[in-house]
Formats: sequence, C-alpha cells, structure tokens
Amino acid sequence: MASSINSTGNGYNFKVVLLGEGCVGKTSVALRYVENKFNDRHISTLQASFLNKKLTVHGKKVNLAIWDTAGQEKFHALGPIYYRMSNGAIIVYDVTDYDTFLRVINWVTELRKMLGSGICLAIAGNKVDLEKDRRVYIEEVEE
Ligand SMILES: Nc1nc2c(ncn2[C@@H]2O[C@H](COP(=O)(O)OP(=O)(O)O)[C@@H](O)[C@H]2O)c(=O)[nH]1
Ligand SMILES: [Mg+2]
Repeated sequence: MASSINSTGNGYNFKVVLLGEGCVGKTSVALRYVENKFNDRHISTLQASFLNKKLTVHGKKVNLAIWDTAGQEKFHALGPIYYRMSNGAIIVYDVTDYDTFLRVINWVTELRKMLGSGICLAIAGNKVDLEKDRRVYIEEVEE
C-alpha cells in the first residue's frame, strides 16, 4: 500500500477501525494490544479516538492507528470520518453473547457500504476466557 507511506519517508501509516456491538470488548482489545492493560469495567469515557502502535514489519517501520469508538456503535452511527482512509477493520463479537455474533453481518454490510469490498477485514471472537459461558462455537463461525 504505497499510498500509505508518509511524507517524511520514515514509515508506513496504516489505519485500522474497530467495529462491533457495545460491550463486546473493542476498547479492551485495543488497550491490551497497545498498552498490555486490562480493565474489568466498561470504559465508556475513553475520549481518544485512536491509539497508536509502532511496529517493525519485515524491517519496515509501521505506525498503526487503531480507531476505537466512543460508544456511538450503539446507534450504528459511526459516520464517514470514522471509516475514512481505513486500511483495515476488525469486527469484534463476544463469544458469550450470541446476538453480538449475529450482528457481525450487519457490520460487514455497513463496512462495505462505507469502504467498498477491497478492505482487509478480520473478525475476532473475544472473551474466550469465559469458556463456561460460551454461546458461539467455532464450527458455526467457520460455516
Ligand atoms: N472476561 C472478559 N471480559 C472482557 C474481555 N474483554 C472485555 N471484557 C469486559 O467487557 C466489558 C466491555 O468491554 P469494553 O472494552 O468496554 O467493550 P466495548 O464497548 O466494545 O469497547 C468490560 O467490563 C470489559 O472488562 C475479555 O476478553 N474477557
Ligand atoms: Mg468501547
């Protein structure tokens, strides 16, 4: 993605957006990945629109901007600014909440509407530590 190289030439900038129903753990996934932290409460007050992670991939510097919602996902109203110029998206569901898995398809539809079908997309089942409360099984997900 040469278009994502920045003007100073010292690395690639990629933007990834987090999507999915409220409380599935989007903010937690981002915080765990970027700062290796976990908070057992719903972090609804997080105002920052994105977290930055610096990586080296095959010897090349990458600045990853991970965009997180501030709760607007409840209304399925993230708006064009949220999606603008994204290189990829991660749709998160909660393995203990079947409804959040059913809604993954709505998020795929929304994403395609905003960004077309060329986008790099990953789907993540979160809260796998709560195995005894699992409602979404991998066989069905793969299907
Ligand atoms: N047990 C468990 N709880 C989680 C996990 N990820 C998030 N949570 C909890 O789920 C709730 C919602 O998480 P949050 O990140 O605010 O979800 P968001 O609304 O999608 O951003 C919080 O109480 C988190 O602590 C996980 O992997 N395991
Ligand atoms: Mg959140």
